[in-house]
This record gives sequence, structure tokens and C-alpha cells, in this order.
Amino acid sequence: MGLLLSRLYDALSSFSNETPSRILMLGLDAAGKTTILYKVKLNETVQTIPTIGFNVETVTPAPGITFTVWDIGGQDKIRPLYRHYFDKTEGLIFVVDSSDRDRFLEARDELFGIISDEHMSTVPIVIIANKADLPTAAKPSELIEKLNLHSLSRRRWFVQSACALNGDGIVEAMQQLSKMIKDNKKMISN
Ligand SMILES: Nc1nc2c(ncn2[C@@H]2O[C@H](COP(=O)(O)OP(=O)(O)OP(=O)(O)O)[C@@H](O)[C@H]2O)c(=O)[nH]1
Ligand SMILES: [Mg+2]
Repeated sequence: MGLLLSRLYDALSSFSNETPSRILMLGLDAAGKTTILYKVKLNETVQTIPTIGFNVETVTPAPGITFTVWDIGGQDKIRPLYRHYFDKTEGLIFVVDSSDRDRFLEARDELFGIISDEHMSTVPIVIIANKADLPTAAKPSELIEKLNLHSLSRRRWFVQSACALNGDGIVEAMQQLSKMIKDNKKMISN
């Protein structure tokens, strides 16, 4: 009965007029951000080209969760523009190509640069360890170490292994982010 009620609640809340949470999806170029966005939006694996500027879509990855996701191009020339999108962000999805070990340091520096901004100081983060289908992909535990994530004290974060091509792990990542955003709001309102 409890399960039935909670499913009913989820179904009803998916029709609610609740304002979508504002989510930023960032990460180095070619990490897979745009592929993830359109997998969630269209349930299709789209052919992408490098994003110059941004894509923005409102998505409902699971019942009761509505996000407006801003996917900003990750090329180094564009990254200085990130800060213009920070204000009022409620959650950060940071996408990493988990097979590209040569760029883990660059990804780490980029992530820590983003979250050092005052507008991002309490924003929860889901790190998507993307391209988990590739044989050389690092496991979340390796990524946690290489990205020095344990140093993120007093902030909610979670690492989700995923493959944007077939969608594995993407809904789970969004559910985790939604949960952390709700927990953050509860904490702030208490
Ligand atoms: N094998 C594999 N390839 C992926 C996966 N996700 C994305 N790709 C590929 O990675 C390449 C880059 O993907 P994009 O989604 O364009 O990357 P992006 O992060 O949006 O890149 P920018 O727009 O330049 O910031 C494309 O060729 C995708 O097909 C994945 O999970 N596995
Ligand atoms: Mg892109």
C-alpha cells in the first residue's frame, strides 16, 4: 500500500506546475554533455557537433522531476563564459569522459574553478563518469581519487557511472541530483 501511494504521489507530482529546477551541465569538450541532454529529452542517440554556445531543454527524466538543463559548450575558449550562467543554479551535472585519463587533471581544475564561484558555493553536484562502455573507462572510485572529490567537504556530491549512447546511468544521475537539491532546500529552510 505504501509503495502504491508513493507511486501515485510520483505520478501526480509529474503533472504538477512546480517550477523546473535550473541545472547546469558542464564539463570538458567531448565529454558527452549534448549526447546526454538529448538522450534524456528525446530518448534518442543524436549525432552531435561541438557545442558553440549552449543548448537548453526542459526535461522530465523521471516522474516528479523536471529540470531545465543548460548544456554549455566545453571548449576552452568558451569556458570563461560559464560564470554568466551560474546565478540561480540549483544543481550541477559535471560530465567527465571516464576513458580520457590524460584530461582528468584538466577536468578537476575546471570543476574546482566552477564551484569556487560564490554563486555555486552550495550547489550539489553529480559527476557523470561517462563513456563507461569503453574498455579503458575509469571506475567511479578512480575518478573520485583523481578528481580529489573527498576534499569537497560540506557539499553534496555523487558520482554516477554512465553511458550516454545507450542511456545507462543517466536517469539514476538525475534522480540523485533531484534528491540532493531537495535535501539542500530542506536544510536551507530549517
Ligand atoms: N563511447 C561513447 N561515446 C560517447 C558517449 N557519450 C558521448 N559520446 C561521444 O562523444 C563525442 C562527444 O559528445 P558530445 O555530446 O558532443 O560532447 P559535449 O560534451 O557536448 O562536447 P562540447 O559540446 O564540445 O562541449 C560524440 O562523438 C559522442 O557520440 C558514451 O557514453 N560512450
Ligand atoms: Mg555539446
